[in-house]
Amino acid sequence: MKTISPEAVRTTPPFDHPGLYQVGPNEYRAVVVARMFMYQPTTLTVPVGATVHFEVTSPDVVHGFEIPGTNVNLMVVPGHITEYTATFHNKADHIIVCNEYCGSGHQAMLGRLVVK
Ligand SMILES: [Cu+2]
Repeated sequence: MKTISPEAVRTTPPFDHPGLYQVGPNEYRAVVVARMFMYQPTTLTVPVGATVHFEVTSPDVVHGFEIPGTNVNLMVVPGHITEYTATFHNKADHIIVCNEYCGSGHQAMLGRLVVK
């Protein structure tokens, strides 16, 4: 399992530049920081059929990274890099939800995955 110092998330590649990066034909790397109370980036947009390699970490507390209607359901633990690969075969506008209670803004912690 890959580790990262929570204090260093902001300054350590790749998490110093959260975002979606194309790594092959319809293949992407999604570098995501889950923090109180948002995901960075907020929205990920990929073409139909895209394979996405998620890399997610947290600088503060435990968060969830769940995309209802897909196989993506990750626990994001400070100090660890959670990795998961998924392929999105259908056009959809998915929400990304935090399913680990993380504090007062937990209910508002939402992201979006657009497959178009
Ligand atoms: Cu949360």
